[in-house]
Amino acid sequence: MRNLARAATVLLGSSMVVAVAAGPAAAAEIPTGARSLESVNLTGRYIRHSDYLGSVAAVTSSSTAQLKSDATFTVTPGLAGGAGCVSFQAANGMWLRHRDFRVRLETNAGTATFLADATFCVRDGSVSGSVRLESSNYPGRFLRHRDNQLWVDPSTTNPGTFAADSSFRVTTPWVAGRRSPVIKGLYGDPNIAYLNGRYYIYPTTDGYAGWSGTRFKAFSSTDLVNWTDHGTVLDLATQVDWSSGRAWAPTVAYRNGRYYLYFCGDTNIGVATSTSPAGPFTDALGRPLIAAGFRSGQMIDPAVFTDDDGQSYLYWGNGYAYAVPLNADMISFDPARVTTFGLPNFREAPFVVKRNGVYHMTYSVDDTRSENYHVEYATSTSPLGPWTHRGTILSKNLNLGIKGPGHHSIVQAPGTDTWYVAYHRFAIPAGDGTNREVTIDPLRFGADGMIMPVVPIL
Ligand code: FUB
Repeated sequence: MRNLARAATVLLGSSMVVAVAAGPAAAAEIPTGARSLESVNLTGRYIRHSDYLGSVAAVTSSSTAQLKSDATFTVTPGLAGGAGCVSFQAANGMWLRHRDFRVRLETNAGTATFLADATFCVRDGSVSGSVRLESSNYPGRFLRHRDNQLWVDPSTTNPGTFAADSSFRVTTPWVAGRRSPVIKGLYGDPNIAYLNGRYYIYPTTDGYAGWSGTRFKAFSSTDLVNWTDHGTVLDLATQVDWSSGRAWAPTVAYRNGRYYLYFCGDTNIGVATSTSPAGPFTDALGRPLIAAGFRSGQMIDPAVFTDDDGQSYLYWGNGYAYAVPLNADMISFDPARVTTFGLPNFREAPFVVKRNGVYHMTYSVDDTRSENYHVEYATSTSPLGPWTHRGTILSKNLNLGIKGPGHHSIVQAPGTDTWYVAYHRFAIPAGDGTNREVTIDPLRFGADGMIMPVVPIL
């Protein structure tokens, strides 16, 4: 946990405004996290929102806290995807988007149009170290200032000044960001694992009405603080014949040089493989591993636990919790060996870890759209139960603005007895059950070997 605390100190301690972007040889990019953007030709003027419209305004160290906040955005991977594309979230949770080519601040509607309107692809700016932001759905139109207001205009507009009007220096933020979410942007159902010397997180890509996204992404880190975005590792829309959407809740496993990504597609569970944890993954079967209707409840939320003897078990379920030993090929099982458990209050997202010979079955309760969504757990001396209910380990904390924490996963730092839990919550401050964000906290065990309630660190 020391690393998490140290990084938070560094982030919170930065207030001086300096250029972040590198020299001219580097590909244009904007690091995720809290940033401000200064016009290159109106020095001292920064992109800000005012009355829900984008503009540029002078900001100085003596500006009001409100103005500094309005001129600070959390840069996230682009809501509509795309390599090198980003989105900008304001402190109130709303996003910069264009509508009628005017740049505005609005709440994510979760529609394809909104997500594309709120996604900008980063290009080189007119001067070294600056960037331009090209509309992802209107290529050739760039975010630029005109009479101090922000528009997305074609580059033929005011050709004499357009290049400079559309170029911005990325600076450290006027207002420091929070430590969390650890992955900037909207994601749910994080599956965390330690693979090949790095931590990986495989989440649901969130922000879509009805959880209708199609893309699975991967992120990796050595310190649980700084995360590399590996982009889309599997896209149901283009790579999986039997499903085109509702890409939910992936989980990863490793065996004999291959990585296995179990994933939900239209409430079936599939499995894809790769030789790298960073993907790309390829559908292994050309059909679901577990088809919708195979058993009662939704066939979603897979998780794999591999015991000390090398036997892997697949857990899944919504409304009913299931498990089955996986065959050695990791892509098949004996349906006759599927078992179901009676877990008090179980809704979904079963996840098992083993510590000191005790199997800990953790799972989510209530509805992910409810602020009361939470995590309970049970223990056993066998990976397949029977289970003894042990209570709640993670729940809302309204004093901290934490609502709906759940659909977690757990990882052990290699060679230690240090454990972490990754989970989602409603994005702070304006999220809901389809606008969720991912965080990580320490997971501690008491002297009795039981999991202690998680203490969230914002
Ligand atoms: O992300 C879509 C669904 O929401 C997951 O499958 C459930 O566990 C819930 O988190």
